[in-house]
Amino acid sequence: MIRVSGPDAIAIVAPLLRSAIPLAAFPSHALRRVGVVDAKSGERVDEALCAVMLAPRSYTGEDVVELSCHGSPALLRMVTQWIAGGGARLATPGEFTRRAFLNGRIDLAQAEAVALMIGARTERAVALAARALAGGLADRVRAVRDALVDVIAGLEVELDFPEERIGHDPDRARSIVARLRADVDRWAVAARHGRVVHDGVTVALVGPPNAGKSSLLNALLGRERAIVSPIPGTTRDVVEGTIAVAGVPVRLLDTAGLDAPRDDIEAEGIRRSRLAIEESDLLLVVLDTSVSPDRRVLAETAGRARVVVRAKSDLPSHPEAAALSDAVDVSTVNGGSIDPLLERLAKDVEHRAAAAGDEGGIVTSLRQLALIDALGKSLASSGEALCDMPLEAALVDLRLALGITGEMLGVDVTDAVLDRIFSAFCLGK
Ligand SMILES: Nc1nc2c(ncn2[C@@H]2O[C@H](COP(=O)(O)OP(=O)(O)O)[C@@H](O)[C@H]2O)c(=O)[nH]1
Ligand SMILES: [Mg+2]
Repeated sequence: MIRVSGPDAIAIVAPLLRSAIPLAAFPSHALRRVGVVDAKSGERVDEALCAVMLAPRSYTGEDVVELSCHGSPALLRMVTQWIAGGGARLATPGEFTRRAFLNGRIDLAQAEAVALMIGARTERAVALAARALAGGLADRVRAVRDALVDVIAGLEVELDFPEERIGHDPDRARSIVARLRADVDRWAVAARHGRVVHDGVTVALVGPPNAGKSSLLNALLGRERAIVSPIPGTTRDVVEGTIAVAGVPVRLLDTAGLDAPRDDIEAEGIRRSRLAIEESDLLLVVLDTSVSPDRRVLAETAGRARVVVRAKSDLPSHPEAAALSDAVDVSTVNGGSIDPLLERLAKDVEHRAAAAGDEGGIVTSLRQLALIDALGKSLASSGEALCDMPLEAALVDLRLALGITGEMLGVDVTDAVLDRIFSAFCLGK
């Protein structure tokens, strides 16, 4: 689909279209069938559907023409070039959404939610992004902002006219600030969980060679992604794949065994394994149940979030392997099952992605998440200042908090901030 936005959109696209009524007379917000022609030769190149959306009731708030051609990249390139030749230019990444924000169609948190929606990889991440798009965060921020304006004004009156008893006394201000802070702290928790749903969790399979790591990766992915063989040292590079667990993307990393390397390639593989282990949120420590468990791997991973997996549970267990506490049994050969591990993974992921009091979960950009934290901090310090400091000190923190809510909503944001936000978008959004 080709989208043209701006005051000249209709005039620029019109010469390329053949239709029963001229483009300028199209009813707004209705699809019409059109012929697309090379404006110079008049040669017809496509049949398309075209919609005009007149300002201000369009995505960008400007006049918008959208043309749905057949999807050939060559055709789309031609038509785009003709439109550009007629006086338009290519949009920069996220520019339509940026215009929507600048024209007041959406707030900044919603604009950022567009990027979250585009990047959502599971149904659950889509649901969270949809809620963010609908403006959930901005409504909450606006409520805090209004309350802050009230408190600041009340304290300022109190400072200027202390005898009149028309301002806020510090006690009342303190209780309001405490309530706001509790709200913001709850968002911080919910938004962190939301980021887990959006970004997913990285899980590395580690363990001695031949333990059954690659077989387990393949079983989890449901396809033969990694090479499996009885020859130790078969997996030399980090092999990865992603599955959805409890609606959260889980990136699985299969690693080379953490064994003494037999050659340079294996040494490099082991180095990469260690990096993968470091960047992972959770480790699956895979041990062959039929042999004595590798104590070194167990000791090396003891401080990490991990699940000990007894692989090859179809084989007789070695007594020491059988004695491992809190281990999960899996088998990837006929009749075997990995269900206990999937259940354990789901529990772990669910724990990271949600918690009681999440208010149904929110997801925000990393920028908004940092601002939520900063807002919580300035509310906390203004609350403390209201206890035992001059009112002026509390007002400094409260004005800081107010400024942060402005940054969250996009009040007085600089071009540099907008550049940073929208550069993360793809073209055409
Ligand atoms: N009996 C049995 N053998 C397995 C199982 N999983 C893997 N193996 C075998 O163990 C050997 C090593 O497997 P692999 O997945 O390559 O282990 P890795 O070196 O840890 O990646 C291969 O011969 C596999 O066929 C299992 O669940 N049961
Ligand atoms: Mg392997």
